[in-house]
Order: sequence, then structure tokens, then C-alpha cells
Amino acid sequence: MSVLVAITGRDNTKLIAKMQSQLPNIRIEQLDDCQDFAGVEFVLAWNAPTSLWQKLPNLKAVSSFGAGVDSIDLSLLPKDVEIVRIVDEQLATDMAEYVLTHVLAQKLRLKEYYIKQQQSEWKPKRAYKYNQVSMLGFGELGRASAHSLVSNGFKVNAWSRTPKKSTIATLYHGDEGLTDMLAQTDYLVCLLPLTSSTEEIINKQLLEQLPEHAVIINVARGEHIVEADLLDALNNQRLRGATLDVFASEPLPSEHPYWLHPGITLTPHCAALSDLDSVIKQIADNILRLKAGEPLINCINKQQGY
Ligand code: NDP
Ligand code: OXD
Repeated sequence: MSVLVAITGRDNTKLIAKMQSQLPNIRIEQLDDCQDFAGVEFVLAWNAPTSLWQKLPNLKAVSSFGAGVDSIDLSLLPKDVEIVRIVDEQLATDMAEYVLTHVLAQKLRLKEYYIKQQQSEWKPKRAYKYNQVSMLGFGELGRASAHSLVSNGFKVNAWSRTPKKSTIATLYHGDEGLTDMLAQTDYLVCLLPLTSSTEEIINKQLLEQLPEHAVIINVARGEHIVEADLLDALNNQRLRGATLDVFASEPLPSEHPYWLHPGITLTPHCAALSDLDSVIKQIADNILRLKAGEPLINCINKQQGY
């Protein structure tokens, strides 16, 4: 059995060395140097080329290198191949900190002051009183973010696909639930996985259901947003602002209108960056489980796509 690291767009030397030290008896190959595709049973993938999957007749499991699995085209994989993802406490803590920070930054109008600072303009204004945060997605990261928001005095609503119970948030599900939640939203935080049901969910129709003072915080995937609809809502004062960490095209192209938009705060997909050691521990655990014929951890539901 061998493991293939198919992560494109970064230097994997350190990652492979760390994996190899945890798995001394397992052959780990890099995509570019792989000599024996037929021996590969486990792939660690992030933006792997779509042509890869057909070269792997003995593939048994694929692990995403992140929490999201959207960089793997599930339709190209045989039905019996397991897909696993990263579920990590530190990742959830980091995401919760990012979400709280940016909700507070929007409440305290920090972007306005950064712009005024550049013009040496002294103009204090009261912080907004708005305190209702609505989460699109109430999974590992949505729940962690909700906890930290509630501990800091925010009221939290959350929308998921299936009905749930929670002692900290008011919960909604389904299309009707979404409409009800949007009307009571000051800050809309997107923490959905990217699937065919959630792609372009933040569109004109959704934005029109938000109060005009609302703010979008997207920390999931850029493809959740119809960019032209977001810009239109911001330019016509139907939305107060947006904090964006993720983009349909990354790195965000230098000519993109988001960069200089006064209503947009952006960060370079850094809301929650995986800690290499903790991620490798999970991946190594799954590789050893596969080798021993044991059930893998953090499997996704392939039908749902997350
Ligand atoms: P989970 O799978 O744990 O949670 C997903 C949530 O979304 C669940 O509550 C699920 O509902 C809900 N959901 C899925 N589909 C729908 C739908 N059609 N309608 C309504 N609700 C839906 O994911 P995580 O919390 O671990 O991660 C979320 C995403 O965050 C990742 O997929 C990734 O894209 C992004 N991410 C971004 C990072 C960054 O740095 N910016 C870092 C890490 C992740 P239900 O509970 O009913 O299943
Ligand atoms: C992830 C990410 O999915 O970094 O883990 O976006």
C-alpha cells in the first residue's frame, strides 16, 4: 500500500517529511514523482488534477487536506472510495476567533476609521447597537463560532439543512427557515460547505431579504456569493458592508473590484489555517486505520457532498 500526496500550489517537502516520520513503514509519494500509481490506496488531496483519479485502480480512500472537500470532484471517484476531511479543535477555535473579531469590527465601524485615518479625518461615531448574528451552516465551525459570539453578548440564529437542537442559538432549516432567519439578521456569517445546493446561495434574492444595515461575513467559499449581486447591493446601500476571506478565484486577481471597495474588508483565506502537526496526526491515523481494515474517522456523506 502507498500514499500519494496530491496537493498542488504549495511546497509539500515539510509535510511529507513529517508524515513519513509518523508513518515510517508506509511509502509516501509526491504527485510529480509518482512511479507506481497502481500501488496507491490513499490520496491526500487539495486541488488535485481531475485526470489523476482514473490512474488509480486500487484507490480506497481520499483525505482532503482541509475541512472542505469541494476541491475533490466526487463524481469522478468510484462509489466505494471513502472521503475524509479535517475536523480539528484548533481550526474551530481559530475560526470562532476570526468570526467574533470581524463581527465586532463591523459593529465598531473599524473599516470607516481606517479609511478616515488615511485622510487624517477625526470623526468619532457611536458603535452600532446591532447584535443579531445569523449563521448559514451550524456544523463544526458554525457551532464553535456561535459559542464565542454568545459568550460575548451576541444573539445567534443558525440555519442548517436538517433540524437540530441547541441551547445557545435559535435554529432554522429549509427554505422557509432561511427566509425567517434573514429578516432577523444584522450580521450574516456563511459557514456552509460548497455543494450544488449552496453554490451562489448569497444572491440578489437572498440579499433583498436582509435589512439594509446588514453585513455579510463569508468565511466558507467564494462560490457561495454571486459577486455582481453583492457589489450591486453594496453600491446601492442595500447592504452596509462585507468581510470576505474566501474568493472564487484565489489569490484574488489584482484588478478585482473587491480590493478597493470601501464597503469590503478582505483577508487572504486565513480565517482558520490548519496546524500542520495536528492535521498530520489525523491523516496518519486514517492511513493506519485503512491499513488495518478499521473504519476511518471524519468521513463525509458522499451523497450530500459534505
Ligand atoms: P460541517 O460539515 O461540519 O457543517 C456544515 C453545516 O452546513 C451543517 O450544519 C449543515 O447542515 C449545513 N449545510 C450543508 N448544506 C446545507 C444546505 N443545503 N442548507 C442548509 N444548511 C446546509 O462543516 P464545517 O463547519 O467543518 O466547515 C464549513 C466550511 O468552512 C467548509 O466546508 C469550508 O468550505 C470552510 N472553511 C473555511 C476556512 C477558512 O479559512 N476560511 C477554514 C476551514 C473551513 P446539517 O447540520 O443539517 O448537515
Ligand atoms: C479548509 C480551508 O477547508 O482551509 O480547511 O478552507
